Amino acid sequence: MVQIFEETLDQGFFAPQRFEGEIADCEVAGSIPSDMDGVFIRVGGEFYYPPKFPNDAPLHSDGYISKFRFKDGRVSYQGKFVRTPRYQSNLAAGRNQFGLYRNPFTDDDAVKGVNGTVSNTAPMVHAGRLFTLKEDALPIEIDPVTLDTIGFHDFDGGWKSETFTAHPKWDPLTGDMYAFGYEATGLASDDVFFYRVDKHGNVAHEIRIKVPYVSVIHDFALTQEHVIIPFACYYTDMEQLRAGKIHWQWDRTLPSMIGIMRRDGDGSDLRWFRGPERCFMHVFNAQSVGNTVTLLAPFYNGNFFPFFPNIDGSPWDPSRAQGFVRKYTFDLGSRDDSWTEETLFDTPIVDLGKIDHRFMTLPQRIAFTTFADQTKPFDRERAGDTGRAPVNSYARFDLAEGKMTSFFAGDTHSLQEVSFVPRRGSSEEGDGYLIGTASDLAEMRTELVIVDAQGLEEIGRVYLPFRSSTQVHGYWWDAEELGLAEKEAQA
Ligand code: V55
Ligand code: FE
Repeated sequence: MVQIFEETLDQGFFAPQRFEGEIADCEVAGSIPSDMDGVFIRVGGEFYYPPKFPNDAPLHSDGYISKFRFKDGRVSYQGKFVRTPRYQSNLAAGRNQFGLYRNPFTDDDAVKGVNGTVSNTAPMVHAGRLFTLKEDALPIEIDPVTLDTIGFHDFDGGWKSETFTAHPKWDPLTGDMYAFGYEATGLASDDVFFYRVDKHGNVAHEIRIKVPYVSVIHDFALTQEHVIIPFACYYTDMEQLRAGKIHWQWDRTLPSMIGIMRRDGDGSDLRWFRGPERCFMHVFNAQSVGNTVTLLAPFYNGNFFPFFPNIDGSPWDPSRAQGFVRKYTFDLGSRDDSWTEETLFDTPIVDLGKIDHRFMTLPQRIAFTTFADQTKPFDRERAGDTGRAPVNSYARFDLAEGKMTSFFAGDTHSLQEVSFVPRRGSSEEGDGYLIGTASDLAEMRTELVIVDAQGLEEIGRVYLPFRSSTQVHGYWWDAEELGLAEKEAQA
């Protein structure tokens, strides 16, 4: 995830533009597969007005949603800011009135009580509706045709947590969504509420648990039987927030925690496993087989985010901010509260990645992510010196064969998160396309690359005539999942 802070700098390629745009038919090189009928939707952001404090987190940028619509071998583009309460009240004031990342005590008095979420982390489609997500607030519903903001969504009152994760999961066998909110009953609260939401969008099951300490639970994993809840070392409490600090401090003396409980239970079976310092952000997938639970995840060695300070005052250590493809194994039959960790590939990777989502919770062998391939050229003269190795390649990891293959995007390019698009009519794992945006740092414009997900050869490229704001997460949805044909015809 080198890319999250690389690409939210306030200068150069990601300098704020306050720009919203639309292109009816984008410039294309190569070809656009005609079976791609759907949308690639991305969420990220930029600071519309500069941060109030220079040490604010790039994760606090104003949410922006953009959409590449694929149909009949052509691609259109649209991008808009999410009209959060923060965006609206800042625009009225003409400046940023909100303080540090998730610390309302540092906001201006004028916006006391205003929800400060930036909704800048991920898009979600469920029950035919589109949302933007940030883990400190409820989902915000977005019109999938216009990208206009509709408003906060609490599932007709069924969702009782004040917050909603940016990483919901789906059981591909039922279409049910599993999701949670942490700090569920207010700032720095130790409540986590888990929900199953059925495929019609109704809350069907709730589990309330407490965490041993309040930490970022950015993602979780789902199996056919269990939910897996990883968090580590990031810490907050009201005292720290009242003292005007940024929401998270890194305390390496705290144990890394992974909780496991039945997904259909009442939380009383929740077990906490403990381990050494790691930074848990995203997961790939997980499975339960008998008493054995396995988790595949690109976890880091230590504090990944330089803007969340080490509580012991030590400087941020980039050598620990390395992610790898890792496998974690838990034995629910044993009383032992530890896990085993295997690092499956020694290539350092960016922890934003994807699996073929049709295999979520199921046995699965392919994982996709981005990485910095240092054997490939970088044209510093044209692209400028970024100060670190550019994230220039996609990786495809075949876990069964222990094999990694890659795709190189170009010698002036930096890639954002990769997304997987299944090939229509094929149910084979990993058969489809990889898509994602690339920043051409020399031409100062954004491209969308389309790559064969098996051979990793380029198929086509879409050129935007401008640099788009940074992306955190992006996903593909087929047109039917959003009822797009009908909604576009009505608009
Ligand atoms: C992450 C991202 C966030 C956030 C907390 O990637 C954690 C991890 C983009 O916002 O608020
Ligand atoms: Fe994320």
